[in-house]
Amino acid sequence: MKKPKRYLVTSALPYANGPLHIGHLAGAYLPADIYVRYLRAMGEDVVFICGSDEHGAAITIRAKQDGVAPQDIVDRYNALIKDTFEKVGVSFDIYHRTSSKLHHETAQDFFRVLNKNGEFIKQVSEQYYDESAQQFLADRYITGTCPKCNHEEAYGDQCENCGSTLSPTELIQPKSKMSGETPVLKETTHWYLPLDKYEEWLRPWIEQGILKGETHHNPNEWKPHVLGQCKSWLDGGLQARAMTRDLTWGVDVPQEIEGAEGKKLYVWLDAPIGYISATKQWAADHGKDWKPYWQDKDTKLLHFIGKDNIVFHCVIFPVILNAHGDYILPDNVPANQFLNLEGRKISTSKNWAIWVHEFVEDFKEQPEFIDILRYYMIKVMPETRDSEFTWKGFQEANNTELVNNLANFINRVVVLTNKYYDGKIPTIDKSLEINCSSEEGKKSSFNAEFNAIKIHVERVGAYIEKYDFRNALKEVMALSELGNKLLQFNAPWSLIKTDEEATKVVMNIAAQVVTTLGVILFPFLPDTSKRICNLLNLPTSKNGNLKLLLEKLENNQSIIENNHQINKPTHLFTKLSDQWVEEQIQKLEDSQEKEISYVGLKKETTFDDFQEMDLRTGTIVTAEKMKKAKKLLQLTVDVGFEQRTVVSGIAEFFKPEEIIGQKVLLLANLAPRKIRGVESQGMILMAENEKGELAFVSPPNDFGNGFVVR
Ligand code: B3M
Ligand code: ZN
Repeated sequence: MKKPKRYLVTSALPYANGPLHIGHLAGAYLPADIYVRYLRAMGEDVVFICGSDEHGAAITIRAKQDGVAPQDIVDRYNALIKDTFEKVGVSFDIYHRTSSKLHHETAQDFFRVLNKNGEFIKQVSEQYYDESAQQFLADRYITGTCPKCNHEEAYGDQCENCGSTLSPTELIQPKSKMSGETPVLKETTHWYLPLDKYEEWLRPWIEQGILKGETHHNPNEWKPHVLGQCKSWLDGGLQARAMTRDLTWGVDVPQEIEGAEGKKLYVWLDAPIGYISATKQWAADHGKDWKPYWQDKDTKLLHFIGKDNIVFHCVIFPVILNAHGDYILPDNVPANQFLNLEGRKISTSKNWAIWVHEFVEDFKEQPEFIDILRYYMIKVMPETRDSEFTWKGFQEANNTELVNNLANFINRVVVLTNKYYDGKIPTIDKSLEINCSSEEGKKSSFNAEFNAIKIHVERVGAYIEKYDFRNALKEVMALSELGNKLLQFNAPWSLIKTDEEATKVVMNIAAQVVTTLGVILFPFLPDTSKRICNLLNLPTSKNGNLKLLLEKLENNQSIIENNHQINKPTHLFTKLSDQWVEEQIQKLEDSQEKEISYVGLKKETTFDDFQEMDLRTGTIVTAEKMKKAKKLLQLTVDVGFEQRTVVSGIAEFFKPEEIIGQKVLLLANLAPRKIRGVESQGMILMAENEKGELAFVSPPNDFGNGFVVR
């Protein structure tokens, strides 16, 4: 296939309804960032697009929970998310918003064109309606039991447990998210996109990469799990899907279209068009033309997403783009799977997550932590299967790979170069023999080692181009390992005593490796890349210098020149202790809502037995501590027709003076019992929570005494 003229790379637009967690980062953002930084460093024309998804039930339900307006929610989280991305070095060219005017207009134009082209079918159907909230319930406004896996919290559009796509009418025991009530069916009209109509071109495009007789992509480059999901969609039979909703928050259906009143665009029609409106905004801001990026066949369009968004990016959005007619289709949709955390699924509702903005805040005094996070997340990136983040793994990756392998190597080279040559890269005789870095005892030369560097760099690029970022990073670390072996097998610290010229060759090659690491780390660990270049006293560029590096390697030109003056050593990474790991795990555990274990039910009783108990309303009129009994209070309870003395085990929770006047319920026909010499004439009802704390169960304050409880 021809080399693309330009690239347009998108990352899924996060819903602006909550902060980002590490699963988001590993899924759709970090991989795209590596890819884009690589392209920029290679001098390619690339635009990296993202922004907030500010419509849909995700937003309005959150607003309702917090008791604020949807606009407040999206303003708050758009700002937080944008800031978080910047702080972890995700380098979008633009972070746009779907609430912007430009986006509303762009999405409406799309709708107009599709409508004019006759792509929609307008159809009346019965949909669930919440009578108390006076609202139709589509998508996430409705939950119920999944018909496929029996998961009780499935949404109207999708079951997150088994991944099935659903429609609200398939849910068993549907419930409104707005009121909790059972909805009723009511007629409404919507615009549907008949997905089945497009199968004829969609299937060969997905499965073979062929559209209208032309090759568009190589299906072997698509990840197997992405292709698998697409195929199962196609095989399951595509169905018409409603592209409008009865809602108050979202993009209006263009008002000149008949029946548009009160109708909004389906969020999954509106959101992906957000990639286009963001590109338009970026172009306007930079004096560029947005069209070639979306409409020229020589553009490579890539969507980085998490696996729950595959169908929208591989089926629905391509259908929309193609039905419009002016647009290209994605070349690839390198979706990632899910990242688990410490053996459990990441869960927002249970607060089982590492929130990226909190990580940034916690370690803001140690800026290298951003790159440790990036490093470890790439190492465990869920590229082809679900994977796992553990704090132990984070520590190990830092201690054994970043400290022992990378930082120690670089530090030794910088220290020795300063010590032996006053910080100047030594001039060498390239014909001298040294020991080989790949095999102990084997002989080698400057040129052979230089060639080994080149091979690693080429492999890094090849892996990145295949979206295999884990292996790309492994290659980088293999290059660092090469440097370590070079030092280990040549031992310059003793060689210098017997052969100064050979030592120079070793140290020169080692400096070439360090420089290469500084450049090649740019897409992965941008801050570390910069710090290495600073150590070497080399200029850094905003886009990295990979292209130049490759040219030099290709032409057997030194990557760092003889006599170049480098800087004094500073440490790149330091070890993390076991105690540090324990603290992180503790923080995670403290942050989540504890599962409550409820006391088991007592054995069944009868109505008649219950009727035997005489419960009465009352008021505490006197209370005093009992001598030599820490837990007991002696109370007088007014039950209207008489006063009762009651001994109660509540002294640890209530002070006598606090409970005078307290309304209570009293078991009034309990046989009297002597407690510490005092006859107790009844029992006060208390509730006890999971922590063993007590609360009075009582009628309202203006309720009289002596009345029956039943
Ligand atoms: N906001 C879903 C999500 O955040 C959705 C992605 C839109 S991409 C156009 O998972
Ligand atoms: Zn299910």
